[in-house]
Amino acid sequence: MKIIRADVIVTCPGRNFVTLKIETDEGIHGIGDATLNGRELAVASYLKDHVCPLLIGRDAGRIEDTWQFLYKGAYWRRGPVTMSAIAAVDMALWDILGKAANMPLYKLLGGASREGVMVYGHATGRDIPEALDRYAEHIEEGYKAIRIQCGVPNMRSVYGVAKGNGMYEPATKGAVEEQSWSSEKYLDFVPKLFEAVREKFGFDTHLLHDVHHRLTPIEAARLGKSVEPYRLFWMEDPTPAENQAGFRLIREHTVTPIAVGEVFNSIWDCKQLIEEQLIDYIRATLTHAGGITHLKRIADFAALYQVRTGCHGPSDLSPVCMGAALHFDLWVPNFGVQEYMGFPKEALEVFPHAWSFDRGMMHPGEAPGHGVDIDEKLAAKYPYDPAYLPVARLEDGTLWNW
Ligand code: KDG
Ligand code: MG
Repeated sequence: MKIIRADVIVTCPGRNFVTLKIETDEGIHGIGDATLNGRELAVASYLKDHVCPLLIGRDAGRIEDTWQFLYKGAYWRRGPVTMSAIAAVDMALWDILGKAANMPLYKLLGGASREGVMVYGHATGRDIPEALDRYAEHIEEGYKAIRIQCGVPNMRSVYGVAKGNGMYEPATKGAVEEQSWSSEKYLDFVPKLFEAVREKFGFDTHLLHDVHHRLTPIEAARLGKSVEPYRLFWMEDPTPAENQAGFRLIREHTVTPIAVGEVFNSIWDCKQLIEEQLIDYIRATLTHAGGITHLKRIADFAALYQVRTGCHGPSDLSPVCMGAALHFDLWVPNFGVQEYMGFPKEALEVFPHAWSFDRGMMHPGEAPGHGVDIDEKLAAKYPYDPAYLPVARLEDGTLWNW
């Protein structure tokens, strides 16, 4: 089966998404997600200008060889743009293989390791009472795992808290939003949030929290230690992870589990973190970390060290990534949890999908391939709308990690 066409579709049904569509001479097509929030057109161009022409005439079934060809053949290895582009090709080719075999992707991977995929939702509030209300709603909906984020008193803005009553969306149109940050205020406040959750709801739900790269290693160690009584499922991205050895400091001081890796794009970003057992969950995801072929490699390596998966699943990864991730999650033996933030209604219409949600558990469905398609006519009604992620500054104006 030969590839005869490869097109990139950029659309904004509620938010921007980049999709690669690959067509074959047997009339089967597959799609892959290539969305890199705030830098979408860089990946679209990488695909359109540099990758799509190379795909024409290739055997659609040689997925591993195509992955190696695009990775090694570029000479310039890794990086989010390159790896998101490779991921989109990889996802589309697995989709085609599944359709050709008339099998859902999870069966091609080795079959289901569990009945369903536990997902965590986001409870956010401007203050503790509001965050607790949202937490209660998630329990009502059946969620078994819930992430909580909350406004910090006397801080203008904080990561993960919706502005109005709608969904949380960090990207803004036009100018880059400048947020302010104080590690001192955050560190004093956030244990009170977890205390309030456990006091009100007990320990029956898994409690998650995203620090979003804001602390230094020693501050993260202090946070982890101070919140041990609340038994978090994980503390996410406590400090930026470019320096993997920095996590040793956190590990020496706390047993609060650590999740890292949503910005990683290759196994090399987490090699030391995994080998030295400095983390408990690896958050790398299909779209940004080289697709199914590469995430499988990361997960198998992580399994040797009892590190489990916790794939990134924000609304800025498209429903295509969500569908493929659910197949991956259903199969992967060392599964931990899957993030599910939900999508704008328009996005769910543009991307017809086989996956389903039921009381905090998801299933990828039984459609052949990854079970997600794109309605190109509808997609064309939502043109690209540039948006940027915010930056964070300390109260004295120093640019910090967002
Ligand atoms: O584009 C950035 C978002 O994907 C990120 O801020 C979301 O941290 C995030 C999460 O855990 O979902
Ligand atoms: Mg995160």
